[in-house]
Amino acid sequence: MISKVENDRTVAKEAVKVLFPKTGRAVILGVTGPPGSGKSTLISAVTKELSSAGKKVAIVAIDPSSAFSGGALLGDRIRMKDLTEDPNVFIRSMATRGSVGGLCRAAADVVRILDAASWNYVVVETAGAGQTDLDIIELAQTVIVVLSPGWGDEIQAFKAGLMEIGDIFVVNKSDLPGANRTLLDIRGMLQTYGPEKKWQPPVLLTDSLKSNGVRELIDAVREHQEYASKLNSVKGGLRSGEAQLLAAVRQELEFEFIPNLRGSKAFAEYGKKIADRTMDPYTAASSVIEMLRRK
Ligand SMILES: Nc1nc2c(ncn2[C@@H]2O[C@H](COP(=O)(O)OP(=O)(O)OP(=O)(O)O)[C@@H](O)[C@H]2O)c(=O)[nH]1
Ligand SMILES: [Mg+2]
Repeated sequence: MISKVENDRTVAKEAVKVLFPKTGRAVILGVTGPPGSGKSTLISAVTKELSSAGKKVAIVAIDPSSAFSGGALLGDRIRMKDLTEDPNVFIRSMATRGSVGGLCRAAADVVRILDAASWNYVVVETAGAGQTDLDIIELAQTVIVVLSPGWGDEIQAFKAGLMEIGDIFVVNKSDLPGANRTLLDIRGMLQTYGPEKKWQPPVLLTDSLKSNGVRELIDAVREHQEYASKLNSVKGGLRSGEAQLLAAVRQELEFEFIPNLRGSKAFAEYGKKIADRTMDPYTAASSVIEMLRRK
């Protein structure tokens, strides 16, 4: 079903219609952070711990770079190899195929399928590539940002983006020098860029090769889930029905209107006007939207 849903939007909509009443039970975790920070290794360590406690864990690895290098997914597969024999674990890699927003439409539906299929945890890994990563927030209930020592030297804009989306921060590779320094840096940055909400994102140290700090991370996830579920019942915010509705409306608009628009005569004409500098893109867009409304 996952393959069908990935490839066919109409099938996906039918599947979600049927399965949706069975969703809403899984703990959905988003794991993001710079390339190579150890996300996959940490997910493996967390998964082993959860699996040995009898939990079923599905991992969805989303690789934005695979559109360019087909071999990238293989690395994750190899790293997670020792999990693939475990009947409590399911691993799926997905390519975003250059879709806008990093996480494709299919990812949300794949998560719903896994949730409906009674996986206790659904863990989504995305490489934090700045802005494109922000919609992990629309998918995951708890977002874990994984960094490694020395990360404090990266560019400012990138930092701000990650600081805003994390519910839990992890300095992985705590066995390497500079881990404590990075932890303090992140605590400092959270005060500048952190979200203005009651939840204070914890900053934890892990060594995922030795599974150090993994239990503490699982505890932090549990605490955040408790916090988030209270918030949900109080004001229906955070990863709410409204967020899902907005995403679905956006998709429908994009899929229903954009393809028709692309082939149309008006589209070509306005395109030419913009190229000739006889009309600006916003004025042209207003005319096009007006045209779509009249249809
Ligand atoms: N020393 C040390 N190395 C680690 C640790 N965790 C991961 N690594 C190593 O860091 C490298 C990258 O790990 P991955 O788990 O592939 O990192 P990733 O963030 O998933 O990478 P991408 O998916 O490519 O963005 C691998 O060589 C790991 O063995 C750790 O806690 N300590
Ligand atoms: Mg990875």
